[in-house]
Amino acid sequence: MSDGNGTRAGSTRPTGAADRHYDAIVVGAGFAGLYALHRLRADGLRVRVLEAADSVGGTWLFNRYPGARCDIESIEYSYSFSPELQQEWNWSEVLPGQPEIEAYLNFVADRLDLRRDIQFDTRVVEMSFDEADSTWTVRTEAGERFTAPFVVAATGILSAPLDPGIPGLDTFGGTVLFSSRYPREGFDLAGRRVAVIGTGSTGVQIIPVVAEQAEHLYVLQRSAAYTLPSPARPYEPGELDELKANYDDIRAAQLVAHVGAARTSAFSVFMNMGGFPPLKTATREEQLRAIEENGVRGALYWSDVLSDPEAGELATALYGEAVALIVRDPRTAAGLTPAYPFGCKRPIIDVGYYETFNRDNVTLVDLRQGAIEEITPTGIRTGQGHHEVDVILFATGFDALTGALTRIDVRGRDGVVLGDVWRDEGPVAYLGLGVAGFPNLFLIQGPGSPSAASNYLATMEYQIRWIADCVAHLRGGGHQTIETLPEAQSEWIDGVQALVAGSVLLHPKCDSWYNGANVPGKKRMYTTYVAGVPEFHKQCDQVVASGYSGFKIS
Ligand code: NA7
Repeated sequence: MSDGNGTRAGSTRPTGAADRHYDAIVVGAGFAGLYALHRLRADGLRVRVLEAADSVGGTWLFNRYPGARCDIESIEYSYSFSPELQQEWNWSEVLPGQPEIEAYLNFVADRLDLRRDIQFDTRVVEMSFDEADSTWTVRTEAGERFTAPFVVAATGILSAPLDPGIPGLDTFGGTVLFSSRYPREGFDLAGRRVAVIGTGSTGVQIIPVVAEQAEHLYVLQRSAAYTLPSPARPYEPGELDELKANYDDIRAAQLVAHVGAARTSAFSVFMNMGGFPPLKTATREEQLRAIEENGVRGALYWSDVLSDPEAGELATALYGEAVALIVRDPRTAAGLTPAYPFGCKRPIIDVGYYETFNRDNVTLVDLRQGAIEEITPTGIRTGQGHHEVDVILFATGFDALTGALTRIDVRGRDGVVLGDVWRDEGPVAYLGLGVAGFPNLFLIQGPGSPSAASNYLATMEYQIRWIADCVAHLRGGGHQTIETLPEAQSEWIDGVQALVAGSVLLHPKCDSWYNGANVPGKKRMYTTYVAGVPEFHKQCDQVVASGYSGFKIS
């Protein structure tokens, strides 16, 4: 068993070129990489996992900031492929915190004896496809080379942190922390003046916890969040045992659930939308009663809020009134009211977020009233003045979905660079699994998959099974390569985009990692599949049933 924290003994490093040829290379040892290793190894392949960190966990290893917690229920945000793992691991909370998830992944790595095939402290910097022998060569930062016919990029969808790009950062005399690489030993914020920059899911989790520790907390907010109270709680005594006794039913329900999670999650908190009649026809008294009785939730649950832009605007105003019922200072309450429509960003759930702004040691700096200009040796200068701080904690997000792979020099047929393809065409892929021009390179939750609109685990496990079956099919039939056809890729991505045409997800005021607008220079495009996880699985199954239609097998 693991303590979930330390470096574990990794595999030995190969010594010669012959040792470095594998049947498959998996990049990354997070949830996806661990399962890919287990599954492909079970199918008889020699597999090597290359992992930049010194331990397993991926996104859940790095994002160890105060308050880090999953927003999907633990018993659904966990591997479903092994009844033994399901029964042996005991979750303590409905929505698990980061330490518990990290400990779980260490438990899985030990239980399945995965570490012997994982090489830690190994950052992949280049992958190139050799057409002559249909082999990928994978090069690491230390200059090692590995070869294999197949590569599984289990590199994560939220694993490439954004550089906030604020001038003067290197002149700051205090401590700079990043939520996405928070110190493993923690950081004592007591007696310090702290600035948190960013109010997405991460910032909203961090802020209430840091407020309790810091002498003073400045929240530098560029966009206000829509966030609803989290149902996080410990499991009651005996509750988990009962759930485990019904695990088959839980997994069956998950399989047919639109987002790949049938129980408590950020999605379920928001999906009870429509509990009220249309907002546009509600009387003023009905509107006020809704927020008095239901808090911020009461501003959003009307049946027309997502479908009718006018109702959406009314809901935003009502949301501001609901915030003002919690936050005592009217200026702060106004600052916490979003200026973009509800529904276009990832749903956020929180523990005591708005209440935090009633504390004497918390100040909201609404950057809409004056943006950040520079970081100075003693603090942060905004259009509203200078804020003296000892610690700056960035929660500024990720180059999501594609960033982890564009930071590697990935070269396919004719030396074409994946980063160039995604820069020019936008984030394209077929079924979120393959990109035209990159044979035998499998993505996990790539563009065009349900990724951000789903329980990551549900689609990830399905995709790894799909990939393993595909590799077995190729090897069994004496085939060397599988490659996405460009026309299938275009058709798939067009279909993915058609699903959201006219929806709030494409609203021009909606800048988020969902559509790439949070990354300077990235093509703005919404490529998350929203027709649901079950439909996605069906589509992928059909592709197999029709002889891998949309792919060329050679
Ligand atoms: P998000 O959701 O991308 O949030 C990043 C936040 O940081 C957001 O409030 C940004 O404001 C803000 N930001 C980014 N750059 C800056 C600069 N330069 N100055 C000020 N503020 C900035 O990332 P999270 O880590 O919170 O969440 C990512 C996902 O992880 C989440 O959706 C869950 O699925 C788990 P903006 O909104 O761009 O104006």
